[in-house]
Amino acid sequence: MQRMTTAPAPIELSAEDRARVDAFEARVADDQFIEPKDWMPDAYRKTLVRQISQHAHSEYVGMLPEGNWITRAPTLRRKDILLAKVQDEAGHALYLYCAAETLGTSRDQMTEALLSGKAKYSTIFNYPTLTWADIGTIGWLVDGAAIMNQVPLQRASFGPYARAMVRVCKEESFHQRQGYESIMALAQGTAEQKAMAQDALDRWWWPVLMMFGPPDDKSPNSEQSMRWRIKRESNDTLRQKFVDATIPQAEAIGLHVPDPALRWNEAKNGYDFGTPDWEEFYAVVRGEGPTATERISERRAAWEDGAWVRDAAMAHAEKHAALTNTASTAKVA
Ligand code: BYC
Repeated sequence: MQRMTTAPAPIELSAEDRARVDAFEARVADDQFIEPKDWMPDAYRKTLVRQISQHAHSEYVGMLPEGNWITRAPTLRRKDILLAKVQDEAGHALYLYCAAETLGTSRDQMTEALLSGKAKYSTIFNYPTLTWADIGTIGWLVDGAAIMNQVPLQRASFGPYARAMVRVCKEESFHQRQGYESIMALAQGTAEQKAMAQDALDRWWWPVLMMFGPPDDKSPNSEQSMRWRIKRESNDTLRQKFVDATIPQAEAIGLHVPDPALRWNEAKNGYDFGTPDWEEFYAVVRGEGPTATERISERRAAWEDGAWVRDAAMAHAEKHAALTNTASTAKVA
């Protein structure tokens, strides 16, 4: 027997709510920023909290694969650069958590969502950093992909997110350059060093292409996010731009991208390239990546071990507020 289905009845908006939605949509269409105190539809708020907190978690978890190599950097100069870079990622997480907090979600709630597996973070950080060449490759390719994705986010419709992206992009640009310079040094070094750089490129290439998200026709959030001008360019457009920008960089240092389907397409003025293994992508999104368990347990340990610091900071803030209150009461009296 065939079941009859009926479409859900559209939600009737009151005249007041209709006017608010119209005013909101007009501001977005006019490229004005939406600010935290402005009225916004619940779904817009929810989408922003999802994307911004996931972005923050990515910066936060993203410190781990590189952090592993701080004590093993080959020279003091490289160690110095890596320390500064990892510190920058912590800063990016902080700006982004602050931007998400303006939407009414607390840092504790976001951390809980990360540690319980409810919130995602970029799939790329579930792959291991096996050699020193992986560190240069992360700078060159992972930060390179991040810039490609984040430059358009500087024009996202939500003000605090867009503004956070301005500084993040400047720093990511430095990260990308230092990564490329590090890989260039290996590619121009001994045969063994060059092989190490090629091996890192072979392992990271496809996971990096997956950072841009599923293909447009399989991306459930894109259409609405683009209508709200949170996302300005589609997953596939950004992936294509990244490939077009990166292939000449690889060629310039004599490395080869592991894609037999890669070829220049004169007609589209860009490269044709192969299809990432989307089964692998969805498995990593589900938390089945090679280092997923390790990453979350390290984050959980850091959160638990740091509880005394948060408690002390809160106690200090309360004491300070009480003293300020006493002083202002005395002044009034
Ligand atoms: N990894 O409908 P879609 C960095 C999920 S950190 C995991 O296309 P959307 C760095 C997606 O969330 C850079 N999950 O989604 C740090 C959605 O699931 P939910 C991190 C992914 O949001 C340290 C589902 O798949 N950058 O640079 O429209 C050291 C369907 O996707 C991924 C950002 O976070 C993924 N790769 O578009 C070095 C950028 N891709 O949430 C470097 C900000 C997709 O519906 N985020 N999913 O359950 C974005 O631009 C967008 O959220 C995405 C996805 C393009 C990533």
